[in-house]
Amino acid sequence: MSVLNITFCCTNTAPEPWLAGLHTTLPHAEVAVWQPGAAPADYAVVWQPPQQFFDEQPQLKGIFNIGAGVDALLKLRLPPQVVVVRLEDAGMAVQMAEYVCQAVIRHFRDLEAYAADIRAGHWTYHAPRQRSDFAVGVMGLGVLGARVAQALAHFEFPVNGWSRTPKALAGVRGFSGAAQLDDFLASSRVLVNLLPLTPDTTNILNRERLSRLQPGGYVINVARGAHLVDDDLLALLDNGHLAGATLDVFRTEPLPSGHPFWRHPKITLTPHTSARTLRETSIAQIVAKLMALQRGESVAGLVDVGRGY
Ligand code: NDP
Ligand code: OXD
Repeated sequence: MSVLNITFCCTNTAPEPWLAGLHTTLPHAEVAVWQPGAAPADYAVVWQPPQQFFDEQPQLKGIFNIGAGVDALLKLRLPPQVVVVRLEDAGMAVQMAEYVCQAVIRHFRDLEAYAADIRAGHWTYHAPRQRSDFAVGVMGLGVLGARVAQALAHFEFPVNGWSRTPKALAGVRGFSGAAQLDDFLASSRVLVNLLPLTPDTTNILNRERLSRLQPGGYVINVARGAHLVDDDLLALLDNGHLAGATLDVFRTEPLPSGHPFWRHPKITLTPHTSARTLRETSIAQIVAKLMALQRGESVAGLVDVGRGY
């Protein structure tokens, strides 16, 4: 049997620990960092590779994306026969649940204001908010969104969920499809975005849609920066319809210095860190799926290239 060849082409990722992990888990495979002109490989492990990579590797059988979102990958021309596999959870769902719950709770419990009071030496109380007035709407009820919605329900927030196809999740009021988007938004005060970035979802968080949130709305974007129209968010924060936003993802990353988000008093920023790729868990998932594909078995987490996620 010929030796399995794996090529690694991941932008902004130190290759050595990934290669070491792949070598340990697949000792009989050849694993190497891709260089222009490299020999043809069977499988690729990628994150934001250049088009040249696929132009030079048209024979690939499978591509493993070391993230959950495949928007950057699907902008490229891929070999037509190739199977695209993304990370499913791989330790990201619990991270996303803790990040979103902390953002919702920090806002709901006024923790930012308490921290400012304490810094100023004031022992003050803010009136408690009504949980029943804080319906949280989760856009996208996939691997991450479903986990987030259920974690929020655990804290007894009313939770709405919106997906392309109908979903039944305990403790979550389900909405689906374009026809139910307005009702979903009007039923929500806090909006959490966990959609994939596709032609249908680009710019989905625009002025018209965000205006449908209940007054005093709050936006948590943890999916992709291009879901959100930055100026529309700023206008709704400045006219008071929205009370604030927590943003982890941006149209350009790192967020350019001078962007108004940096210093906006109602915006909390983090540098695309809400759910990090965990190397060991990811390698274990990739290798298990690669072996299943080699045996001719089906695997979960296949990307539907036409659908965009
Ligand atoms: P999934 O593919 O598992 O879930 C996507 C969900 O979005 C599904 O419920 C799907 O509906 C829904 N959806 C897709 N298109 C539409 C549409 N047009 N209208 C309504 N609903 C739609 O993705 P994951 O949960 O694994 O990941 C979601 C995103 O999170 C990733 O694409 C990535 O961009 C982002 N992400 C961000 C990270 C960060 O650190 N900030 C880390 C990891 C991921 P249906 O169920 O009907 O198919
Ligand atoms: C991902 C991400 O898609 O890190 O996994 O954003």
